[in-house]
Amino acid sequence: MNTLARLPALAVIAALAACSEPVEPSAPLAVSDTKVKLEPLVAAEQPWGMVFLADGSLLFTEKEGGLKYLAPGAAASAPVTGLPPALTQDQAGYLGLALDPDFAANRLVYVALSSGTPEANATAVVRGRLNETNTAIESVEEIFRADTRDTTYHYGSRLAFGNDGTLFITVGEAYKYKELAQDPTKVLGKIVRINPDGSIPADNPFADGTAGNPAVWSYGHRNLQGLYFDTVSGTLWETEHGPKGGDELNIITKGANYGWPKVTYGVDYDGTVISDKTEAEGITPPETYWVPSIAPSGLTMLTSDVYPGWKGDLFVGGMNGPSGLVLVRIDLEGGKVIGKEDLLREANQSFRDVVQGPDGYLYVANKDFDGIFKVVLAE
Ligand SMILES: [Ca+2]
Repeated sequence: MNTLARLPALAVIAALAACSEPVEPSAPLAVSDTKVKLEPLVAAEQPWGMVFLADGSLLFTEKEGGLKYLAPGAAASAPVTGLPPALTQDQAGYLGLALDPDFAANRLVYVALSSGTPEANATAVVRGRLNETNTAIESVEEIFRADTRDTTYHYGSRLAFGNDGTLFITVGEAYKYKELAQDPTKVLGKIVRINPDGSIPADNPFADGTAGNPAVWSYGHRNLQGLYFDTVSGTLWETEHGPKGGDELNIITKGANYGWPKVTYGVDYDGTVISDKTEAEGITPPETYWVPSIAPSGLTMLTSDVYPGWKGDLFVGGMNGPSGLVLVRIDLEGGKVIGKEDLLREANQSFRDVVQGPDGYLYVANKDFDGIFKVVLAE
């Protein structure tokens, strides 16, 4: 056999070897020609949540530092005062935030924070009016408080508004209270839904309080750190951390049970089996999942044309090293996951949050780089 004849055979062997690499079991790997890199926007210490104002300015939380404001084109952020004190031990702190759908008129900002002591604390959501100089939140009121717990892990704490003006809040199961995720009378391990003033929408699944807590919208969740409401399709997307393996992307529907801890693709950190079930009657399965874990945090949908081929796809931050230190593109077609692509692996970074700016670009908050970055096209 001459050398030329052998080349195609070697190419086939190389291709077969590539195919034997471990792949995500729930969705094929996606590959696109679009390449991106990070461009620094602003320094931030443990940035957690971000939201852009229409004029291109940015509000963000720092886990310990509270709320910060970055004016368009400014080199540094400035503090926004007025929030109540937060517990900041371990995973507690100033976490998710959202703007009121009518922010342009009422300037209301919503912030989720951990409130209390290590022995007795709860996820609280407060809202207040951002003053005209963007230096303070005024007339702050607490509109929601979850069950009190004695752990400082698994807070969830992402916020998203639905088309009907109700506010969805993710509440983690506090790590040690996983069985409560299946108890609809408790708000740990849940997505709750409230009106912006804290009152309960009449069409919540347990609104009358007889079979569950009136605030509960969905249950069986673990640590939910990604939440995005698609205003076009009306779909509420969520990501949550599994134990060791079993991170999930879910579509959230009213009153549904997402399984934790009865049904999971993961095992406990020491390898012991939590559940031998990956699916069960009455449990809504994930749209896709990750084994091994990426520790997903932050979730958004790209609605701009900035990145060729990516419009309409979801983007998920990954925080778990070494395999999960990536920004994941979820390739969606007709509302279904058809592939996953790991981006920016070379940054070797924990991606805590991802949002789209008014300029159509994606922006990421990086936990260990201590900064917020613009995702730009690379040559
Ligand atoms: Ca699940």
